[in-house]
Amino acid sequence: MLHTRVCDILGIKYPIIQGGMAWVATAELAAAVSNAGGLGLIGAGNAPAEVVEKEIKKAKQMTDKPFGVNVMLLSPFVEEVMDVICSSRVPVVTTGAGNPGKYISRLKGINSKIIPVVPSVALARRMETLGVDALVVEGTEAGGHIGELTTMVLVPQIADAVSIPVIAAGGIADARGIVAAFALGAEGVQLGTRFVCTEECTAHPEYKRAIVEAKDRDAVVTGRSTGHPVRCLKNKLTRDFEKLEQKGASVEEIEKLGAGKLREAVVEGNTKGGSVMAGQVAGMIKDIKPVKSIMEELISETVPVVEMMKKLVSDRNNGSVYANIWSGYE
Ligand code: TUI
Repeated sequence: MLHTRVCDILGIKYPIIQGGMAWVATAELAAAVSNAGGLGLIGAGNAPAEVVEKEIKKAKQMTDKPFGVNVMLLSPFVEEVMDVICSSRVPVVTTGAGNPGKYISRLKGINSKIIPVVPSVALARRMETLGVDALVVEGTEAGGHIGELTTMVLVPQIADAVSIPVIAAGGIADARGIVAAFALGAEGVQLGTRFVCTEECTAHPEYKRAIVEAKDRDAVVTGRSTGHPVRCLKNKLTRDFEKLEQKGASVEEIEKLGAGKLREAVVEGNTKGGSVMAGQVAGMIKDIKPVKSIMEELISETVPVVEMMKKLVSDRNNGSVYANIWSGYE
């Protein structure tokens, strides 16, 4: 089976988490992933607290399994969103785009599991010291707001630096990616872009179509000069960003161009002028399927390979770099 500490901590069957994508990760998607044995997340993004509260209520009606909320720490509503999470007793909270340090003791007080997304070894260590339950280690292959390092180099370095479980994210869309993440020392994975292209995802059909049609080099990064780099599919908007950045526009001017553009793409289906956030795996995704069939395929194609790797290591490689990795799998 594919049972790791992540399953025990979160109370889920498979250590597969759905990324908490702003506008895209609604209650419908989160509940479908949780019902299929993974952990679904509602993406709070920049939404006001009332909107997040409504999604939490909806998710509770759609699943009796654990689910979570991803809090985007750059949101102007972050304080109110944390209040709603606490009053609704959300079982799992992941955070992105910043350091969640000041919220940790409060979340622990309501018994929520807290899992920050970290882009570096230093932040991973600091978070472990503050008592978080696990880490999402996200490489630059991911969509949306990204760090600098790849999943391939970040996961093993953080897995070596901390004792809490590591959940790999960025660049994973199928069982090959899951197997690779586990070989690097992860005990769970988070997939975002793959779950956008599902029947249950409420994103506009044109958004899903843009991902299905994307080729290997289409997921590009804009906004590096602002300190908030964002990966999305190449279109008129990314070209306009490029022009602004090249002529040395101010951070304010560049960020103004991005305002409201994610909603335009996800809700209205404007894939030319909107921000079609997606990871580098966009080029690997060829279809739109039900969440359950994706989960079943991921599990059935991962388990035999993981079983083989576990056995190989316990038989012959006990003193090797893999020894610690496979001791945690049941
Ligand atoms: O947060 C994400 N991905 C996102 S958030 C988002 S909404 C947005 N839109 C426009 C601009 C900015 C955000 C779309 N996609 N992923 C998790 C993630 N967290 N990636 C990188 C980080 C991160 C970066 C710095 C986490 C912590 C951090 O800490 C810096 C510090 O304060 O120490």
